[in-house]
Amino acid sequence: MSEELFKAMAQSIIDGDAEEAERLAKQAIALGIDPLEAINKGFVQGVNHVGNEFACGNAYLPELVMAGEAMKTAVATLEPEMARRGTSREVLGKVVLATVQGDIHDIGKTLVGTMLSAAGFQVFDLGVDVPVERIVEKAREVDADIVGVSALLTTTMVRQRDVVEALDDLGMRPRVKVMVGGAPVTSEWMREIGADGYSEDAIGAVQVARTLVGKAVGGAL
Ligand code: HCB
Repeated sequence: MSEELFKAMAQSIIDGDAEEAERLAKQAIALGIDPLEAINKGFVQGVNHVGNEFACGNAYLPELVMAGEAMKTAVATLEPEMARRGTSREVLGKVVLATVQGDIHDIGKTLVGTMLSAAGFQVFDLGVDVPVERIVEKAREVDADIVGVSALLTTTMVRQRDVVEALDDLGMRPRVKVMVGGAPVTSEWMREIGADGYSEDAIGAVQVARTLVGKAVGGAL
């Protein structure tokens, strides 16, 4: 019975069907299934499948976005039940995420946030066009492990350097790690500005984030 439900959960993520994912999450709660088990044995299997297909070039961006959204819906539906039961997933770390000031591209940054949340990070997504001061302030407020900064324009990627420098100036590094990304960003740029991690996609960002908090695992997510 549960096995069938777990399979359907994985399939709802593969189909990018947020409504179905929500329905199945509610069904699991009604049946008294441990929400954590539903996430790990059901929904995560689906998101792992889509992530691997994307990495192999067999799935495309819209499928990844839809899977991410469906996953987000499922986790959001199950989270109150987890809190009620007093069970919570191991939080791998806290990530403050933002697209830098002057830049309004948010698709990739949001996708990174969704995947990080799905993997067990607590994500504080500040949105787009975020000033350096606000990013640093939030990192301090929540005692962040990682600051993830996205920039899609060659004119705004320089702000990533400003974030690294601001954290340095305040003595918050090396405890707070900086992960950079965005279309014009490269690992060379990461090294040049003294950031700690770079990923060209959301699946890779999860691996990088895990490594930065000392919780790396083999395989996607
Ligand atoms: Co925009 N735009 N755009 N744009 N835009 C780009 C980025 C260009 C490369 C297009 C081009 O010319 N070839 C170009 C930048 C050129 C440059 O500077 N080198 C460009 C330009 C010029 C502009 C405007 C200036 C156009 C204008 O108004 N004249 C303007 C700038 C507005 C501004 O920000 N101030 C603009 C506007 C727009 C929109 C609003 C129409 C729209 C954004 C909608 C939105 O985000 N809500 C848009 C879009 C969609 C793009 C393209 C086509 C796609 C970006 C995208 O969403 N990619 C983009 C061309 C391109 O990049 N191929 C084009 C898909 C996501 C999933 O990939 O790279 O963002 P991603 O994120 C990845 C990855 O980088 C990594 O993981 C993500 C997930 O896989 N990652 C991180 C990202 N952030 C990370 C952070 C981490 O810590 C770790 C990993």
